[in-house]
Order: sequence, then C-alpha cells, then structure tokens
Amino acid sequence: MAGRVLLAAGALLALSGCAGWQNMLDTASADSSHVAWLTILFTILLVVIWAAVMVAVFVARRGRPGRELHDPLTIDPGFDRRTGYVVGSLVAATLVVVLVLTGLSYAGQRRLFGPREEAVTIRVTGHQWWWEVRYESQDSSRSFTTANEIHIPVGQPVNFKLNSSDVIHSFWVPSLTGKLDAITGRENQLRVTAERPGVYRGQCAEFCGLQHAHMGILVVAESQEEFERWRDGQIAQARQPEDDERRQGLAAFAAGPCAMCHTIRGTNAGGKIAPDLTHVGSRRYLAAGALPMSRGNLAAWIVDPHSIKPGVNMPTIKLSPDELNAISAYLESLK
Ligand code: HEC
Ligand SMILES: [Cu+2]
Repeated sequence: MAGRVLLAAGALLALSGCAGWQNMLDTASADSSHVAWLTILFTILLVVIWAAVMVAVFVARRGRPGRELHDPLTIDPGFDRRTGYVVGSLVAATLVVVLVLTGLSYAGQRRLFGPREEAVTIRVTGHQWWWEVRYESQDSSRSFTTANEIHIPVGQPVNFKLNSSDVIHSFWVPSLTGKLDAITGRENQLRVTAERPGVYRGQCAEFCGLQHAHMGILVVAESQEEFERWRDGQIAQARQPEDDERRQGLAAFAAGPCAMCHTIRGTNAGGKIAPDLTHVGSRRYLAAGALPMSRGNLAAWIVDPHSIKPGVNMPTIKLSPDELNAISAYLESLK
C-alpha cells in the first residue's frame, strides 16, 4: 500500500512538471522543441548506458558457477585476447557516443544562435534585479524602452540582443528559447519564433546576487495585430492625468527623488537607471515578477520596496499617505 502511494506521488510529481508557463518540456517554438528533444534523447541514451553498466557489474560480481576466479598471475592468451576485444570495443563505443552527443548539441547551438532574418529586434539588458527591454526600429521615433515584459508577434522571427549593465545574468524563457548569458560589454544574440500565442515566464538563470530569484521576465506572444496595437501604445508618451488625485501624483513623482531614477516619457521625469514607468500600469507584474500589478501592490512596493525585495536598488522614500495614494493612483493609470 505504502509503496503504491509512493509510486503514485512520484508519478504525480514527475508529470506535474510537464505543463506550465515556465517549462522547457511544454514547448512553444521550434527552438525550444529542439532543446527538449535533445534533453530527452540524452536522458534515454544515458539511462540505457547506465543500466547496461549496472547489469555488467552485477553479472561480473556474481561470477560463473563452476569457474574459478581468474588468477591475474596465470597467463591465458585466449582469455586476454577476449578481454582485449571487449575493453577495446567498449572504449570505441564510448568515444562514438561522446562524439555523437557533442555533434548533436553543437548542431543544436548553431541552430539556436546562428544568424537568421528577423522581424523584430529587442535589446534586453540585465540589471540587478530587473530587465530593461528596448525595442529598436530603423525609425528612431518608433524605438522605445520598457521593462520586464516583452511582447512578440507569433510566427515572426524575433532577435534578442542580450547585454548586462553590472554582473552576468542569463536570459532563459524555457518554453521559447535556449538559455544565453547576458554579459557586460558583449552582445549575445538569441533568436526565436513563437509558434503559438501565450504568456511565457522566464527567469534569470545565472546567480546574480540577493534578489536573483526575483528576476523574472514575461514574454507575451500574440497575433500581429495585437502586437502592433501594444507597440503603438508603448511608443506613445504617458497618458495625462485625468483627475486631481492623479495630477497630484504626477507632481509628487516629478518633484521627488523618483524622477532621478525613473523615466516617464512626456513628463519631466527622465532618470535612466531604473525601469521606464511610462506604461507601467499596462504590465502584468511589478518589480520583475515580484507582485501582480494592482494599485494596492504599487503602494506596497513604493512604501517599502525592501520588504518585498530585500536589498533592492530602490531606496525607501518617505512619503505622506496622501502622496503615496496619489502616486499609486497615477502610476496605475499609466496603461
Ligand atoms: C535610486 C533610484 C530609485 C529611486 C529614487 C526610485 N526608484 Fe523605483 N525602482 C528603482 C529600481 C532599481 C527598480 C527596479 C527594482 C527591481 O525590480 O529590482 C525600481 C522599481 C520601481 C517600480 C517597479 C517597476 C516595474 O517595472 O515593475 C516602481 C513602480 C517604482 N520603482 C516606483 C518608484 C517611485 C514611485 C519612486 C519615488 C517614490 C521611486 N520608484 C524611486 C530605483 C529607484
Ligand atoms: Cu540572476
């Protein structure tokens, strides 16, 4: 009984890993399917080899009835020749397996990172502990910056140019791409074509300090029309506040320290070292996946970011309750 329960629990645990929005086996692009296929192939092959070795060890330990253990000092040319063949062919087989697996994974890398034509170029810069996302266009008036949430059109090749502003980070959206480091002073390129619409979660995959675990990224793959609509919305400047509370919020934001770090396009706030907040209200999450977006969570974040992401590079700023309310209301309205 206990054994069966354990087995069922084990199977459940294993299978529950097979679906979800951050899962390399639940693939949504040819590239991630290829990586998943390689993983499965490696696993099966290595399990087979492991099992064969275990069987051989078992057989060797048991020895054969009626046959004395081979005395290493006696000379038996027949036995030595046979052992030579076995060891020789196993060494050759090992070499072949290692070479084939190396070849396959090299071909896989070429496929993931090799040059391809592209429809959308997105520059992603890792910061401790958030992602800066810049859409580049030939027409500079259509380039813009956002953070932590990337939108891409389904079926179109997208080129991510990865970089870092501080330590090494690693960009990984398991359902869509392979994993690639973001390194200071170097541009790594990752291409991907999403095959079906969806919201895919990713995560920084290179330990980068205190809040490494709270360095999530969201990729929203959507139809070309939805993508264009989203992009036009993001290119636009921030919406003007429509009531007194929000006007107060904008004033408090622009006059205080917030504006030294954050940009809100269309206002005086032009800080460049923190996430662009021009359309922060349109994002699904706050602070790289730490909290779902809502007015209440905005207030919770602003009043004490360190209680949510200890060690974060945003200071706790003293605000009156009215200012806090007004700023949260204003930021939430920035769709
Ligand atoms: C010293 C620079 C600095 C100051 C001053 C600052 N912030 Fe930040 N802020 C940051 C950084 C860095 C982050 C990213 C934190 C993270 O996710 O790790 C951030 C994140 C945020 C976010 C979440 C953005 C997102 O994309 O999810 C909001 C909202 C925000 N700040 C609002 C404010 C407000 C309002 C003020 C003024 C009361 C302020 N910040 C002052 C540096 C600053
Ligand atoms: Cu990290």
